[in-house]
Amino acid sequence: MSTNASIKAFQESQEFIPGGVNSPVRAFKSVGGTPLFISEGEGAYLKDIDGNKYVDFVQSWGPLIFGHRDESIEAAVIEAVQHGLSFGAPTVAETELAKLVVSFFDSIDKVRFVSSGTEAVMSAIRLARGFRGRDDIVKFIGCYHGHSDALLVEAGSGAATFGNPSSPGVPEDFTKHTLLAEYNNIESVKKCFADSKNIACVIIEPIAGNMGLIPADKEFLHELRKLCDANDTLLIFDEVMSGFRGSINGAESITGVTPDIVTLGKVIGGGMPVGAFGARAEIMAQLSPNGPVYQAGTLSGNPVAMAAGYAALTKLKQNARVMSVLEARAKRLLSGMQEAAEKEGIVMQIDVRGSMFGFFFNENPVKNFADATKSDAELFAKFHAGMLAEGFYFACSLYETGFISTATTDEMVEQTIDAASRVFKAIKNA
Ligand code: KE4
Repeated sequence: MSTNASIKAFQESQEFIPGGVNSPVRAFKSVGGTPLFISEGEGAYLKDIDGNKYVDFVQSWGPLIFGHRDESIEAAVIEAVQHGLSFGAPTVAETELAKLVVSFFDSIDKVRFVSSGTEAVMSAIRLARGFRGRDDIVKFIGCYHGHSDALLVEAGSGAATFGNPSSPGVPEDFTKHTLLAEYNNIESVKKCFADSKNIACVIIEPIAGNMGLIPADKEFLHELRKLCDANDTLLIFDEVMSGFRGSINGAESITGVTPDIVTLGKVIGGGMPVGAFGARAEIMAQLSPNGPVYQAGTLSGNPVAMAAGYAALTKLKQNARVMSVLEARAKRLLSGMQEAAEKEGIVMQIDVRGSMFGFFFNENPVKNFADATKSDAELFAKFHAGMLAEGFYFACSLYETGFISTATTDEMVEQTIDAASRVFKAIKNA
């Protein structure tokens, strides 16, 4: 399998773009080798500029639940662009997508659209602080909520991948209000509330996907809700990744815990740049132009992106069983890979939530970021490279999550398991 064209393209991109990429995790730094430059996607497949084809388990880090070039999403975008790209004025398309998002979440009465998950979370934090009139926030070590200053503290995803979970360039003054707790550890949250009576919100990925896949224990989330209520603190579920990937109606529907604010992204844009945050009416009433909490964006609610998101969520609405089908497929994939690993004496921790899957090469169950860091990163890199050579494109960091799309067939799942068997055998015999 030649990747000469990608090697050449990467050499050139590094001359003009920092690290040759527009988002660090894409650089393949933690797995080695050259990032593949993609020429096109089709259904479950990616094709690189050398003509190699891969079954895609990254799906643009989550958005493409229907695979690449879904017909209904593509048709909606083509129709929308023929009326103009952007107006900077309200359109009915925004209301239609807002109504659709609200229909999926019991906790959301109103929603504001933005252009990325980072923007959604940054705005939700400001809204929580404005609504409660408090400055402190609590986040969990290993959770990633985008790259806004106050949240780049012990963050996951690319920040963890490169070992700078707390980035330079963020003044101490900007993070002194960010308190840290340990995921799935309610005592660590109680300590935050003992240390500060000024906590506006607690933000959590209810299904963490940025330290690998680590779902929060249901009991822990219930305790967290009680703790927030006892302290008049808002609870934010960051579902930018897990929204419409871990469940159809939000983590609230599978845990029984109702958040005060939900942040969304990825799937709700169908592959186009969309983020969103929503809450009950009394909280959203604080947002400009009705309320004093300012938030804005030139391309927020962009009609082309709205059309893509509307087509994606409409398709989900019409296929209520889709998540259970995808979950069953993901479970088959992960249990098959785990069996293949075990045959070679390799211990693999696995987990699945809806269409999201994760695995760690780790002797023990992984319940938080500290556990995740004890995983075998070298083995992960070998597995990633081996699967790539076999034509299977997995996330290029152990601190990420994999995804199954409706275009990922049962046959592809079996082919992936067979390939994993060959790769594990080769690793063991090396
Ligand atoms: P964006 O600004 O990248 O659209 O969203 C930030 C964000 C917020 N919250 C959660 C839970 C997220 O997972 C993300 C972004 N996810 C990463 C993947 N781990 C994006 C990939 C990248 O950084 O290139």
